[in-house]
Amino acid sequence: MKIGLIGLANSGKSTIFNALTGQDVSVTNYPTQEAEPHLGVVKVPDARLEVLAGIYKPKKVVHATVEYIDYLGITKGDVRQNRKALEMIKDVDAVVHVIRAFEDESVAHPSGNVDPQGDAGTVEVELVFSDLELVETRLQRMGELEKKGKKQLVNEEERAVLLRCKDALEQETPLRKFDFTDDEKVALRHLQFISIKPEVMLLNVHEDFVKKHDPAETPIKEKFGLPVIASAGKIEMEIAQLGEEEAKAFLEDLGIEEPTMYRLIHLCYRHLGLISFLTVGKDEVRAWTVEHGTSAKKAAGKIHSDIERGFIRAEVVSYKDFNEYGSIAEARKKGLVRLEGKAYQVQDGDMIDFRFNV
Ligand SMILES: Nc1nc2c(ncn2[C@@H]2O[C@H](COP(=O)(O)OP(=O)(O)O)[C@@H](O)[C@H]2O)c(=O)[nH]1
Ligand SMILES: [Mg+2]
Repeated sequence: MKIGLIGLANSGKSTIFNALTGQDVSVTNYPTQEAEPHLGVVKVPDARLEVLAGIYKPKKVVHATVEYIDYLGITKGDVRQNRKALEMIKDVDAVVHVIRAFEDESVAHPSGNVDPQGDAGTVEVELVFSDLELVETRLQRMGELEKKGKKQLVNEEERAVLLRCKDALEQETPLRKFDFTDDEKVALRHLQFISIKPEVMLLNVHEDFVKKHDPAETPIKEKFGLPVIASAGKIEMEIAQLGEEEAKAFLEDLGIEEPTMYRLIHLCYRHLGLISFLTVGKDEVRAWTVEHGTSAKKAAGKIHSDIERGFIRAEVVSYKDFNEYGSIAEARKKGLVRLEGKAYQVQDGDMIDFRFNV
């Protein structure tokens, strides 16, 4: 999964990036014009893999991964600059919108005062404007083709859906609120809109606040209808630099149950409807991410297109059943290893052995 961080300058994007990745990219209390985006890949935590690794002792253990991208901030009213920032994250699966909710006199705020709800609205509107510009440019191009007598090059279905998008965007409605048909989604894919992406809001709060703060109750959640997570960015960035034991002790002291590094991934999995299935063997114990509702045949394709093409059946045991009996052989004796066909919907924690023929 690929996640792009967005937010105003000085909202703490790079701080959060460090908290999420354990990296140490520079954070500054003045806006910067980074030439290069920060990229970081982290493992999706999965305790089941550790248990399975202990049993199978494979040559390698492969976690699912999340890739984060942190680049330029969003600037109010600067469509060109914003396009540059958003261009960099156009292929992400989800957007994490960092919102400043911490007070700190030494950190300048682009508009002068800390206003989480106002800032969130500012950024959301810029996303919409950026998409509106894409739509308008595209419609204009279609008009030009028509004028040049190349009407056959204009896809009328695409134009119809673009006009609907234009209407919505002009009303400041993000495209994710739209119910596009599958055909429409295909027609739009090449434009790589940003306001169509799943989004999570991250309130960057002071550490004293995080204990008391229930993000479920923030008015921001209601106003934007998006999941919200609160994180003490600055302190979590420092904790992300520590070893596991030390970090644990620190978090306990602060009354933080789970670091943002993990909480955010769990939230994104839930919000995007993602699950993991597992494969085991002497060579490799591995987690694979698929959307909830994915068929066994499609899931096989995640591993290799040959396995999807030559799919015969899937031998499935849930991790829970496996763990209860300690081995596949025992689970089999209890009748808990199932043979499933290509249409079977893969469940979170399914341990799958694909049978195929190529
Ligand atoms: N007090 C406080 N300062 C923070 C927090 N998060 C970020 N900062 C500071 O805010 C400034 C901007 O942070 P940075 O991550 O570079 O913001 P970016 O421009 O969005 O990437 C830096 O001086 C950070 O140390 C926080 O949670 N609390
Ligand atoms: Mg930054």
